[in-house]
Amino acid sequence: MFNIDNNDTITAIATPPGIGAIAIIRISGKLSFKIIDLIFQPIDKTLKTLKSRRIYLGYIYYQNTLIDKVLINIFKSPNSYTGEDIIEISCHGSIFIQNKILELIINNGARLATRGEFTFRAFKNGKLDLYQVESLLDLFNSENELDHNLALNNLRGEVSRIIKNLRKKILNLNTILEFGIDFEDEYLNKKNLRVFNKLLGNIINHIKYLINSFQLGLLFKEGIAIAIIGKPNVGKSTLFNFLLKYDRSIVSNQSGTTINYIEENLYLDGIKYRLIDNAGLKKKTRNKLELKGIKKTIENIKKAEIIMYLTDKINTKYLQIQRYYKYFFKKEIIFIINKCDLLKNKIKRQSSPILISAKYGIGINYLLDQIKSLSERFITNNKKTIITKVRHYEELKKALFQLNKMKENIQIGIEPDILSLLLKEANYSLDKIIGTITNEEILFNIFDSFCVGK
Ligand SMILES: Nc1nc2c(ncn2[C@@H]2O[C@H](COP(=O)(O)OP(=O)(O)OP(=O)(O)O)[C@@H](O)[C@H]2O)c(=O)[nH]1
Ligand SMILES: [Mg+2]
Repeated sequence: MFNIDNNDTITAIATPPGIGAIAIIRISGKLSFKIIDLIFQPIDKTLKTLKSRRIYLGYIYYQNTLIDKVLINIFKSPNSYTGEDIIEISCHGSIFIQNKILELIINNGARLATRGEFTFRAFKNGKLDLYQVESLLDLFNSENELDHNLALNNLRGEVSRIIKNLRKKILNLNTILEFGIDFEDEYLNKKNLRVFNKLLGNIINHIKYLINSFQLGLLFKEGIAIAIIGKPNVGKSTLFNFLLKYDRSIVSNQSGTTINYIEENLYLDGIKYRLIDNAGLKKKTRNKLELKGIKKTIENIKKAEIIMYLTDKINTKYLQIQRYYKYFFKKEIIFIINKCDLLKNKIKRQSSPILISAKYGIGINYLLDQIKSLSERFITNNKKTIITKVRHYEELKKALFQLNKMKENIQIGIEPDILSLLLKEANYSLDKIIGTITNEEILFNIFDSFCVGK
């Protein structure tokens, strides 16, 4: 880990290691311009000074030997990613060229940056708060469109703004209390108390909302679970394989082929799902293996957000079955009649129950539409404020705890200076989320997850 107080000039290769068409080498710090003057010769020999936010073409020389023809990007402090003077050199992507230029920069006074050090400087210089830094990591790691959108919103500072706003509101409450400490008698008369409680309630509700959004965030990260269930041999594994587009689960005409469940990720329109193929459900069995399989199926039903109930016959009881899962398990259910290719009387296709043939891929689009429309219920309109990190969730819970304690203490007339302490504790937790207050261990953990050059 780098020293927090360092402000020397740092450099690193910002593109992935190895050979590429081009590579980018970054320099950030006070010596950036001095170093580039020493190693770079612009094609335009009349050029006197390098201007910010401009690109220049030229040559890099190493002891009078030409190394490469490069482009350099100039960003003058404070208008740069780190807030310092930054120069980015785009060179050809050979490992020899990259290392030679890096060596040259280091020989002229820069130091090799450690993991995340450029971003740390952006944090230190107030370009990003800690919440945004963590969102940047999420952006790098995002696997699907929804993850990407969430991370981008957070990087833009949506949640940070809300947290800062809450902090301000808590500080306002504290001002009222401190006013009370100075004028001890009747510091919270009836009218003041009503206003005070209203403000406090408003803050508590907002924090609760953020805490609840964590579950939703987890759901997006882990994927919406869909359990495929039904009696044995109805084609559950065939449907599972068809949706995954490869033969993951064993299919056979023998009843009881799937003994234990199988789970795989599925992406639809940028949303992550966890598709679970289960052992068939039977009303009566004494077979120990089958009983175990059924037990697991029931566990999966409880875990899943959406149930796909499959049958291979026209089932007149489908409304009852649908109600059963909806009310007993509190799940969204899609009722599907499979093997429609075998139906003698062709029934007009209807949306519920959905008629499909998992073997021949008939009616699958209807099924996918239904999955997407059910998923929309999980995706609230307020996608922008979703908490996705355990660290933030824990701090918000701590803040909520202090504020709830405060609410109880007001009612029993506790002294304002004690109440004020609770408010300070709550704000301390919020500060830790955005990094106004932090400790080296948290910083180390966060910045160590970055790569060198970021
Ligand atoms: N004609 C027809 N046959 C199908 C269709 N879907 C599945 N089958 C056949 O039905 C049989 C059972 O399919 P599976 O996918 O193994 O059924 P399952 O529900 O997973 O069965 P268990 O794992 O035993 O509970 C296989 O012979 C499949 O080829 C379909 O749409 N049409
Ligand atoms: Mg099966």
